[in-house]
Amino acid sequence: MKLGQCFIIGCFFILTAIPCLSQELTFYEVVDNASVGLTVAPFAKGGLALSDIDRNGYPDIFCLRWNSPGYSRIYVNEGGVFQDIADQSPLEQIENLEDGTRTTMWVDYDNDGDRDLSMATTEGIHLLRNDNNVFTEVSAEMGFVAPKPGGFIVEWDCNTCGWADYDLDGDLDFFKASRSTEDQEYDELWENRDGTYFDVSNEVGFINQRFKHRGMTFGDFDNDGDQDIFMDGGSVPGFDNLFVNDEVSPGVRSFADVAEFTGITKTGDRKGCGFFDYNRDGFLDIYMPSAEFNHILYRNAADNGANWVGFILEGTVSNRDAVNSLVTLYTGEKNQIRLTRCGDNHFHQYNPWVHFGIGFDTEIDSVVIRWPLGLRQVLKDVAINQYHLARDSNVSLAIHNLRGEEVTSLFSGDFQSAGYRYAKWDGKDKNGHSVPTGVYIYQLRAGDFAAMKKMTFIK
Ligand SMILES: [Ca+2]
Ligand SMILES: [Ca+2]
Ligand SMILES: [Ca+2]
Ligand SMILES: [Ca+2]
Repeated sequence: MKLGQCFIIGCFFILTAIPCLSQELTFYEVVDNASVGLTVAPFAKGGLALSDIDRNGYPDIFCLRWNSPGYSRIYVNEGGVFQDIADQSPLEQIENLEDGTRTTMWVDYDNDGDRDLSMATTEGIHLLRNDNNVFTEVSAEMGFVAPKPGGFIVEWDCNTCGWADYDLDGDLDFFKASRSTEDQEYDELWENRDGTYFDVSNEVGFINQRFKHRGMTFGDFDNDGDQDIFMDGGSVPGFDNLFVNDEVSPGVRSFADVAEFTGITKTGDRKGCGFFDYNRDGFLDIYMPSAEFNHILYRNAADNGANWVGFILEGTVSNRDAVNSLVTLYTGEKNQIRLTRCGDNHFHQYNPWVHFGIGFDTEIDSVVIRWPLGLRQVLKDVAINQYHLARDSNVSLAIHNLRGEEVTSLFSGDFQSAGYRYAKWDGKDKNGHSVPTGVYIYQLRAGDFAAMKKMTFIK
């Protein structure tokens, strides 16, 4: 390869078929709490939520208090050593006034890249905005009623809730499932309208739902391009609900319970539910552990011709499971978002794979992945009706002489999004000295990909 002072390197995004992996058995040892900064949290611990809340590459811990004095803790992970930053939040004020915290989720409700804190307690819903690991309660200004209001207003005692963009306007909306058949509780959908949340439950069809739910989840079970809601029946007789989300007129959405119609008829007491695609046909199935039936696995037997696409995100720079990635899919005038999570709801694990229904669209304009550390990647020419493995990757490009010595480095561990990139070499080594005419070797690395080629440098 002969060049002057500029050459082009090729595409180094990795989008491949899913490989089979095997791993050797490993071992665990108990870590001394104090040695890693996990200070004593003197309360009954009722759960946890893990996330890299500050995008430093290390996952942090929320340790949940349940029905005992004290307050939950946030341990930020500073390279393997934790620091309790609960005093940088109003957790003490909130939880010392309230009986118990049932569910905590890390969610980027304001789409600025860091993880905010969503809490459902026995007394209220709380939303805490994260600004550089300092948390401020914004529930009231965002429209949520907190703490528990008096009078006839519904209570907020809540087992399970979730965040998703139900109306496809690019922001996350909030859903709370009722947890009692006795109290004045309802399923509630709160819509994000330009940064303020409004209770639209009645408008969209959640009327007089007073079931006890222990689990709920969002997912596009009919692959028509919007997210539907499944809720388990949390007590006998335990009716499960599958609410299909449809746009009944432009800009107007409505939910209807189609559980019985679609064959979801088993009743009983369960604790938790999840959408996932166990047979990888692109249609979301439902799994529930069950006391009466041992397991309940509902296979989605849809045959509606709707198209879909899925992504399995694998962090190599970010955390391995790429938890808290924001994936946006663009088709025509529409876009859909998915925020990847792990087990951060009540008795619930999110589908670890990113799944989009796209209805009868046959092409995708682009998919944009914002990886957990904030890196942005754009995918084009994405084939539909299949899962893709997507990785983030560091890129390095170094130039060596024929003795194998590194002359200089043009990229060094940088993240680059998909596409063609140009690298210009000024003919100088890393000390700024001009190199002589001759044959050199450049080496390109991107994740698992590596390539090495000769080139002739002529002054
Ligand atoms: Ca945020
Ligand atoms: Ca929305
Ligand atoms: Ca749907
Ligand atoms: Ca399936």
